[in-house]
Parts: sequence; C-alpha cells; structure tokens
Amino acid sequence: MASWFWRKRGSSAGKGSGPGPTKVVLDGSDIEELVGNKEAFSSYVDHKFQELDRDHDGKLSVRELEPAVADIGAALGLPAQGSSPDSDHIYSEVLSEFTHGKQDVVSKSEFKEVLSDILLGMAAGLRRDPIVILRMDGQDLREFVESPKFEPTAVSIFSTIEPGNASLGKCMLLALEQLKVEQGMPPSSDTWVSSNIIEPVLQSFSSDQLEKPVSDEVFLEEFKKLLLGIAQRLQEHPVIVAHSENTFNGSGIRRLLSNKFEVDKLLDATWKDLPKDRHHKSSKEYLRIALDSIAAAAGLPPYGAVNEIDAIVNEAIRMVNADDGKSMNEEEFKKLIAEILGCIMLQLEGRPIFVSSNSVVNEPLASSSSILCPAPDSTDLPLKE
Ligand SMILES: [Ca+2]
Repeated sequence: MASWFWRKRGSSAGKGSGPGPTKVVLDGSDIEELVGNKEAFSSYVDHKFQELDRDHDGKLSVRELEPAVADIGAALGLPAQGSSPDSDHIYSEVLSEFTHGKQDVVSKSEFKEVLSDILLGMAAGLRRDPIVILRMDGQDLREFVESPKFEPTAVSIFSTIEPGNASLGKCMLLALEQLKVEQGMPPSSDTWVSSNIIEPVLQSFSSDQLEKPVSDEVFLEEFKKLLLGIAQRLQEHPVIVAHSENTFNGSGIRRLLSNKFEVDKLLDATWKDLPKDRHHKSSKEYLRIALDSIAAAAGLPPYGAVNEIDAIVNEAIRMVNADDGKSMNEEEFKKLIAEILGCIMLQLEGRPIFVSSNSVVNEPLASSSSILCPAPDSTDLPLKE
C-alpha cells in the first residue's frame, strides 16, 4: 500500500527525481478513487490476476493466492505470516474471503469482487483512523539536535533515567526510547532500527567509554554525538514509519445507543451466545465477554488492548454492581449492558483517551507490497490527482 501512495503523492508534488515527501497521510481516499474508477480498477485487477496466475489456467489456486494475501496483510499493517496466532487468524480470514471458505480455485470475477470489498473495507478503516506514513531520513533528527530545544530535552530525559551507576551505553539506550517520532527518531524498540541504525553507530564508541558511569555533562555531549551519528545513518538508510492515532471519546457508544434497532439486534445476538443455566439465566461473570463482543460496534478497542480503557470498563462494571457474580436473565442483562456502556461513555466524554502507535514498515516500501502497486500500464490512470 505504502509504495502505491508514495509514488502518487511523490509525483503529484512535482518533485521529479528528488527525494520524496517526508510525510504522507493515508486516509483511504486514494483507495476509493482506484476502486471507483471502473477502467483503472479493471486493468489493475487484470494485471494482478495475470501476475498471480502462475500456471496460466485462468484461475487462482490457494497457493497462487498466497502472495496476494501476504500483501494485503502487509498493507493492513500485520506482522508476517507465522509470527503470531492473532495475525495468522486474520490471514486465514482474508484467504477464506477469496475462497468463500471452501472452494480451492478462484475465478477472475470472484477475485475482483473480493479484492474490491477488501480494499473498500481498508479505505473505510483509514477514513476513521488515518495512518501517517513518515519517511525518516535523519534531517528532522539533525535539526532537533541542532535546535535550542535539544539541551533542555536531553537534560530532562537524563534526569528521569536515574543515573546512579548506570553506564553511558545504558543511559543512551534508555534516552533513545524517550525520543519521539516528531523529533525525528524512529522507534528504537523496533528490532530493525536497533540492529541497522543504532547498533552500527554505537560501535563507533569505545566499549570502555560505553561501560563507564556518566555525568550529565558527558551524557549531553555523547548523546548528541550518538544522535548525529544516527541522523547520518538514517540519511543513508531512511526508515519508513507508519504512525496511527486513535481517540476514544465515547462517540462510538453514543452513536450505537442512539440506534435502538441496532442495539436490540446486537444485544439479542450477544445474549444468545452466552452460556445459560437450566433456568435460562446467565452469570454476570460473562458480562465482560459480552462487552468484548460488542466493543467494535461501540467504537471501543478489544479488552486487553488499551490499559486505560480496560480500567474504565472495570470501573463501570463495578459502578453498576455487576460484579457480584450472581445470575441474570435476559432483561437484566440488557439493562446492565446499557448502564455499563452509559458509564463508559460518560467517562470517555469527560476525559477522552488518546492512543498513538508507531510501526516501522521499512522494506515493503521498496519491494514486497505489490498487490497494491499499480499495474505498469495503468500507472497514469489512478495516479492522477
Ligand atoms: Ca492458476
């Protein structure tokens, strides 16, 4: 996905062969434009299909679909297949979208239909929560280090590290974690960044020096050197970072609760799935599971994903005395859920929770994510602004 947008914005910015833009916002409008342009989308599908259909039998086997699924996964920001059961589950969902869960070959029209659905789904997600793609080439970092902001920032970071006997190396690594993408530093917790950007620069320091305890003056000087080294390294190996932000402000719950039909349908279905005793009652212990299954419809993250939200949910359950472990009938269940959602909504409206995340999407930009790159012969069509 990234490379597709990249080229588009890069060319429309009229920078020619110069360096690309350092910031691109993915808000889904480009995807909608491609899918909405019949001619361009058909030619895009033709090209992709041809590319995937290795044995040229006019159909795609599950094996032939695999690269497409991997690309869609990468475009969705998923880690590579096989790296976590959660994301593997999504990969198999994408695959079964294509095969409808049973077929083992897919025709071109089926491929086109499903691809269009998936792309539009992604576009809707991006419209809700845009992703900002940042190209970090060291320039912002150098500017930060050379600005008057650097010293006070570094001093305040150093003061939070509890120097004591900590070595220079340790202090600098801890300090790097506290620098932000806005300051030009890609996330140092990322393994690619750590081994390809930070490690090589650290090697230019003597190990003797790195192991010594450090004063704030020495720290300031050496940290500056480290950052300038990193900036230099980034210039040679720019890092692409996908930055996304979500604000949970209760508006999703308000929207849901204002639609009685949708709430009833959702709660009926949720109640049906809960385990019951022989009196058709369920335990209040299952309320949390029920809440989790309606989280997406209420614009909330899944339980366990955001600590601050989990705390609000726990507090809401406690506030309506839903944590007594007693059993409830269907009517009580619906009333409790509505009360809990109301509590969560008021909390979030009063104090919205902001979550931001950064992930490094380095290589795909240049090479892998081909499913969402334009076909060479249709390059001009979807690329027009
Ligand atoms: Ca085939």
